[in-house]
Amino acid sequence: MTDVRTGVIGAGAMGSLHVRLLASDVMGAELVAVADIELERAAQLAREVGVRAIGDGYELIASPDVDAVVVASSPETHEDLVRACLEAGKRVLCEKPLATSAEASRRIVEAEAATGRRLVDVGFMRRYDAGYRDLKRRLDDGEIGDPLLLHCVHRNADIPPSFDQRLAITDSVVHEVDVVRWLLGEEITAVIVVAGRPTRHAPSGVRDPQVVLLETASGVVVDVESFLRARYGYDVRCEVVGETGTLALPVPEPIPMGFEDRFAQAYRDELQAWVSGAPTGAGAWDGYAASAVTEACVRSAQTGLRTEVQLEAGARPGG
Ligand code: ISE
Repeated sequence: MTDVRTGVIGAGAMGSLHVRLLASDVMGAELVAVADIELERAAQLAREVGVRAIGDGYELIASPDVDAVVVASSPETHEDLVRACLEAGKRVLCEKPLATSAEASRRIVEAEAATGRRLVDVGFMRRYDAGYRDLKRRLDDGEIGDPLLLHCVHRNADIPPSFDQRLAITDSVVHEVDVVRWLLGEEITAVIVVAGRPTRHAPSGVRDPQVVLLETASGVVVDVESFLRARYGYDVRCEVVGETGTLALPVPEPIPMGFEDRFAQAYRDELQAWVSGAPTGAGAWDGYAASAVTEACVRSAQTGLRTEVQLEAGARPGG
């Protein structure tokens, strides 16, 4: 089997993570180029792994020696870059969020559907984490009966000063939004965002910590604690309460300091699955659904009200 020739757009933290994994840890992948609008940043990363640097993501997408593309640039660029991959008929793994709005994400769903192929994967890597996969397997096996409640914790030790209230939801809580949809196999229909006493370390304008309540179509209630500047470590927890028992994600000891460490294997497995061509991860619809839920969360954080999720079910490929 010939290697899949890959290119990465974005030489920041996430792009660098994918470049280094594709260069050395993913079987069947041949990394051929790195692109970034800051050519020198792309060149520095490209030199590290011995590939070429490009100053334009669209040039990388058009390159005849690139079969598949990782989009890890700023979220504002995602829609146009993903759609350029679709027009070129190339598979794309887009880092979350798929786009900066539900409407933009829905346009990607429609553009992919028009190709008649599954070409889009979205970088919700927790679906590849062994702990979450075991949790889902046991839940699906009926070990605790029907799920009734989920208690989730998502604590970062620290986050960049540029983080604002919207990013707290769209860049962080978005992981729980996707993993809850995946664990339960159903949509989230309404949300409430509540914040109490802020930590003195909170980024300016950010209510940190905050609690996000998610309601699913079958009535499961999920509480997500989002704490961006918890200081002590990167701590992600998930407990499912069922009719006859509970299941919980194992908590690593010691608690790691960052997501790159906590989910290192999940990122490898996500890329390995993507390169293998088995579309087992989150797709364009999942990216759209996550965008619709996080938009409702942002609205609820502003109003304090229970907010219904606006999701155009008719846009779902295959109904
Ligand atoms: C970051 O972008 C991630 O994806 C991490 O998983 C999350 O914990 C962090 O809050 C985000 O900023």
